[in-house]
Amino acid sequence: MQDSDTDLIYSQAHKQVKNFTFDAQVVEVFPDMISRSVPGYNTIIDTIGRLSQHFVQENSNVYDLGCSLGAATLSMRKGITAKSCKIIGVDNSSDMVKRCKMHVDAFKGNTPVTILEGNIQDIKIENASMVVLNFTLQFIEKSQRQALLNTIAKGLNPGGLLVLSEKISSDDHVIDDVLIDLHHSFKKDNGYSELEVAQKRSALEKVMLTDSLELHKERLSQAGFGHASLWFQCFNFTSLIAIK
Ligand code: GEK
Repeated sequence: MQDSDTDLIYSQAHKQVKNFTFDAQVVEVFPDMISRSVPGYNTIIDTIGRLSQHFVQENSNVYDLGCSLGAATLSMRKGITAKSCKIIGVDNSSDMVKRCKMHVDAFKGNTPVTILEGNIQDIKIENASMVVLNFTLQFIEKSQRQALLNTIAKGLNPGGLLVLSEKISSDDHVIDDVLIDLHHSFKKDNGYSELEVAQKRSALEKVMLTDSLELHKERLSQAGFGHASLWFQCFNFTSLIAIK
């Protein structure tokens, strides 16, 4: 069954596939799009909430960078037990921010949430006990990724946590091809056609650039995270935790 919340953006042949943007059309179908495209998305969102219960410290700030419609923010607001904390969600898509504010306001919670429209590279990170980059770093210029991680590490308090979820690529091309095939068959099982998978892939080609797991770990270590580990992987979708 299909309704207005179903992602049909690439279901018809586009004369020319434009670069993907997080515009009003995407916002409309985003929850359907992300849950049918990202294996393990709900597990990752739930786990972010669980982690917030352990890591968020009293009187500290929590950041959800590239918050989209606020799924990770809401999961943390449910999970946080520490007192006098603040969650700050940031996204540079005005359409996302508008809808995110509505989502956040629709639920009650003890921890106050502020949703800001802006570039996560310009945001001041301070007195943080937890920062989430849930499938956002992959949209930042590769040359600027280390600087962003350095800023996050600097703004985290000792013992603070970064959750970094990313689609990855493997330097081993045989493995890379297998993981890509598995992901495409996951999307087909979730109702996307060959045409949809192919057009979406080409729309993302220039705007979402993936790195290897090794490079992500190297950057985290260089940023000053003393501990980092993969905690989730399904095909080429991963999530890491890094502790300062
Ligand atoms: C979730 N974390 O549901 N500054 C701010 N926002 C940005 C920037 C930037 N420079 N670049 C991209 N974005 C979410 C899912 S989606 C991932 C994250 C995906 C924003 C962009 O507008 C979009 O909302 C989000 O990052 C990436 O847990 O759709 O694959």
